[in-house]
Amino acid sequence: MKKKSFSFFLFTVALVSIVLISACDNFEEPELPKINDLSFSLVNNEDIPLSNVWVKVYFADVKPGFVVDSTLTSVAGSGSFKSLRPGSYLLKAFDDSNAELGATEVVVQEDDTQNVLAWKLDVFVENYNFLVKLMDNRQHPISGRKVSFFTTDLNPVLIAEGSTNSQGELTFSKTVVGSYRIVVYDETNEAIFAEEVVAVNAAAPKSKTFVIQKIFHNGDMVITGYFPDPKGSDSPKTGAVSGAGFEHPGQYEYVQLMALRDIDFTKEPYSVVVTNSSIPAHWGMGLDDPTTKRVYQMNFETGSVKKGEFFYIGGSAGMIASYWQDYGSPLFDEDKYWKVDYAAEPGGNGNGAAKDGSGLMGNGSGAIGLLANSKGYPDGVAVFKGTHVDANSTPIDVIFYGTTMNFDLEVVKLRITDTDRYSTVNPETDEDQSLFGQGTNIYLFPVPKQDDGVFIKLGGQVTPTEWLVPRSGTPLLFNLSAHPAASVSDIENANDCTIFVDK
Ligand SMILES: [Ca+2]
Repeated sequence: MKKKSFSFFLFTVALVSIVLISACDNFEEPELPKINDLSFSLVNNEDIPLSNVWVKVYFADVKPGFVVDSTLTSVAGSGSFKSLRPGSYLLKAFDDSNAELGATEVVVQEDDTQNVLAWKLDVFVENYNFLVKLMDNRQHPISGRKVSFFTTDLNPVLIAEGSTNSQGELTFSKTVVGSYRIVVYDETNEAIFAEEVVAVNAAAPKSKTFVIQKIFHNGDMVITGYFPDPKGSDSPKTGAVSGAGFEHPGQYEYVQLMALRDIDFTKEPYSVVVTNSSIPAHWGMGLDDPTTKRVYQMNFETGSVKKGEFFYIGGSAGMIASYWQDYGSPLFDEDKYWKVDYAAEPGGNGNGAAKDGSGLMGNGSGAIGLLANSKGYPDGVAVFKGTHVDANSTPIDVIFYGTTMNFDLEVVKLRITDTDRYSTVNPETDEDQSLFGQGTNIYLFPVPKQDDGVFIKLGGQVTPTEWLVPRSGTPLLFNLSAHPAASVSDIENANDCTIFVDK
C-alpha cells in the first residue's frame, strides 16, 4: 500500500511537471501598449515662432472632447507630448485669453522618428527688425563680431546670433515684443565682452549701439624696453679702460623699440629724447639751454626698419649686456642698432649736452628684488617724428619710469600722446591733459635695481594702430657676470617681450 502510494505520488509529480513545463513553453507575454512622443514647432505665416501658446491634444475619433494632454509652447514656439499611443489626434492652440487660434489633425506613428510636426497658424504677431551696431571709440565700425540675442529668463534661451557686417551692423529680424539680453563677444568671439538688456516694443528704440573702447596709439614705432643702468659704468668715454682692464668701445645704455610699419629713415627721420633724473622744462629743453643734461636727443637718420622688427638706439658700444671684468657682451646686429656716442657728442639737433659722467638715463636706488625702490624723479623716453623737437612737440610714443611722482607741473611740461598708459583726454572728466603728471597721466614703469644690469621688458601686444594688451614692465637680470650667454632672444622672443600682432 505504501509502495503503491509512493509510486502514484511520483507519477503525479512527473505529470504535473510535464504540464507545467509545457505551459511554460506556450506562455505568451501580453504585448505592452506602444507609446510614442510627439514634438512640434508652431510658427505663423511669417515663420515667427508662437511662444506661450497652450496646445491641447484630443483623441480624434473616440472621446473627441477629452483632453489627453496639454503643453505651453516655449519661447522658440516648440513643445512636445509624451506617451501617446499611435493613432489619430487633434491638436488645438489657444492664446493666453483661451481663444482658439487654430487646430490640426495629427497621426502619431508607430515609428517614433516620424512624430515631429511643423505646424503653421495664420496669426499676426507684432515684430520688429532690431539693429545692433558696434563701433570703436574712433567711430570705426567693428565687423566680424559675434552678437547673440537671449531671453532674460533665469534659464536664458538663445533666440538668434550672428556676426556684424563691414558696417559693424547686425539686424535681428522678426523680433517679437519682449525683453532680451544682447551679448557682444570679444575679439576671439568666445568670451563675453559686453551685454545689455533691451526692451522690444512699439515705443522702444529699434537699435542699440555698443562702443568698443580700443587703446589706440599714434606710433609708427613703440618703445618696448630699456636698459638704463647696465652693470659697471653706464657711459664711459670711448677707449677708456676700467673693470679688469677692459677698453670700452663706447657707452652701454640703450632703448629698445619696435617698428609698426616699414620705415626708411633716410627719407623719414625720427628721434628719441630721454630725460635724466631731473626736472626738464620740456622735451626740447636743450635747444633753449645747450648745456643742459636734463634731456638728450638721439636721431634715426640712416638705415631702415621693417614692420614688426625690434631695433635699438643708445650708447656707441652697441653691446647687448655691457661688460664684465675684461670682456664685453655679444653685440647687436649693426643694422638693428643705432649708435650714439652720448659721452662725447651733444644730443641730436643740439638737444642736450654730452652725457660724460652722468649717463643717458637716470638710475634708481635701493632694491626690492630686481627693481629699485627709490628714484628721485621719474624719467621719460619719448619718440618723435622728425628730428626737430621743441616745447610744442608732441611725441608719437612715450613712457615714464620711476617710483614716485615728484616734480612741479608748473615747471615740467613734458607732452604726452595717447598710448596704452597715457591719454590726452581724462577718461573720467573729459578734460584735456596733454602733459605727463596731469590728471590720470601718472603711470610709472619700473626702475631697475641699481648697477645690477637689469633690462626692463615692457611686454604687451601691439598692432599698427592699437594696444591689445598694455605694456607693464618685467625686469630681466641681464649682465655678463650673471648671464654670460646674453642674447637678443632674451629681450625679443622670451616671455614678457612685446608681441606684434599684424592686423
Ligand atoms: Ca644710467
